[in-house]
Amino acid sequence: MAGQAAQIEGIVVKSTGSWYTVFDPATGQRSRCRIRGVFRLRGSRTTNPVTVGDRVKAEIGADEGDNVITEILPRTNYIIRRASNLSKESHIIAANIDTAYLVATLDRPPTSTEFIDRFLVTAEAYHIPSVILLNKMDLFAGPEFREIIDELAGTYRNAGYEVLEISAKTGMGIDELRARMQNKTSLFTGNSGVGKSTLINAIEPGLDLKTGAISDYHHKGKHTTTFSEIFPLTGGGMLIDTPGIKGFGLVDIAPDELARYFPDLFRLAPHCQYYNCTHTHEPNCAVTAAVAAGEIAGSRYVSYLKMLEDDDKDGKYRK
Ligand SMILES: Nc1nc2c(ncn2[C@@H]2O[C@H](COP(=O)(O)OP(=O)(O)OP(=O)(O)O)[C@@H](O)[C@H]2O)c(=O)[nH]1
Ligand SMILES: [Mg+2]
Ligand SMILES: [Zn+2]
Repeated sequence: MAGQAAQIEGIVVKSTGSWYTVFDPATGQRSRCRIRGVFRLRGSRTTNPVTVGDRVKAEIGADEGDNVITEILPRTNYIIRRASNLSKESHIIAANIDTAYLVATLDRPPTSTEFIDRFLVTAEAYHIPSVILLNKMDLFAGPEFREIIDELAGTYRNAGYEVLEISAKTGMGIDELRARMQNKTSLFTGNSGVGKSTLINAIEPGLDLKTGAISDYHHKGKHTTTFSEIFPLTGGGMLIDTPGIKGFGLVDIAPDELARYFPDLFRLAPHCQYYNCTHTHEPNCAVTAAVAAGEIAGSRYVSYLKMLEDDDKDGKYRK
């Protein structure tokens, strides 16, 4: 009947910024909905108050234009970033995630360690278990790459993270990934062109997600995926494909809490002379000693210093 709205409860499986597709598991229906102004107001610091993975209540009207999300159910977690450290607005990438997989590549395109470190800090701060997937290993199978791959993987394993060497192209490591994603919600994030969509196609054949070639000149991706979207995994579970991102600006992480989100640095902090050591200029700092001794990767410490500087308004942490 016209004007009579049906109530549904479902999960946001796609977001374009103006439309949100809500999947109702009870009926299998997908409905395109809008959001009410009240959410915009409440989440004014983010560009998107509702995100993929959100469980919501919605009213389904007579016309699609009447469909509206009325309530966001409590999130178990979410992951958020700023486009750059200068941008004021933050963007929630997804909510209710079991594991975030950072897809990284040694080259074509090169993923910077600073990008990886910023992602990991955010995942730690927002309590998201994370795994690093080194993709395109078919391109780096030669013995000349072994040392550099071992060093990169070792840096993150030493910090307590899982690092998996895979190839979406040859299928290396894909069966293992599919098995560990059963009945879980898995997020894929990373720079454009690292192979997120190709990987999802390999894990769940038949989806046929669009993928894009790397540019010949800069070896960068072309931002082929433009909206975040959730796909069901055969046998149970969900895979979240997301658009490639350039930067990972931290949101709401104070400089004096930053070190605790670097597990490899933080485990040494109790051995520093000062309980409030910032690991920058203090004498008898166990962290700087470990960096000097090569026990912590220099790249991790450099990232720590850069993140401190970005967020350090009063110069407290400068050497
Ligand atoms: N050699 C090789 N190429 C791969 C592999 N995985 C993906 N590619 C290629 O890398 C290019 C980019 O792949 P996409 O899946 O579109 O990358 P994406 O991360 O989804 O990129 P955006 O959607 O732009 O964020 C395509 O040409 C893929 O064929 C791999 O394991 N090995
Ligand atoms: Mg893609
Ligand atoms: Zn210290």
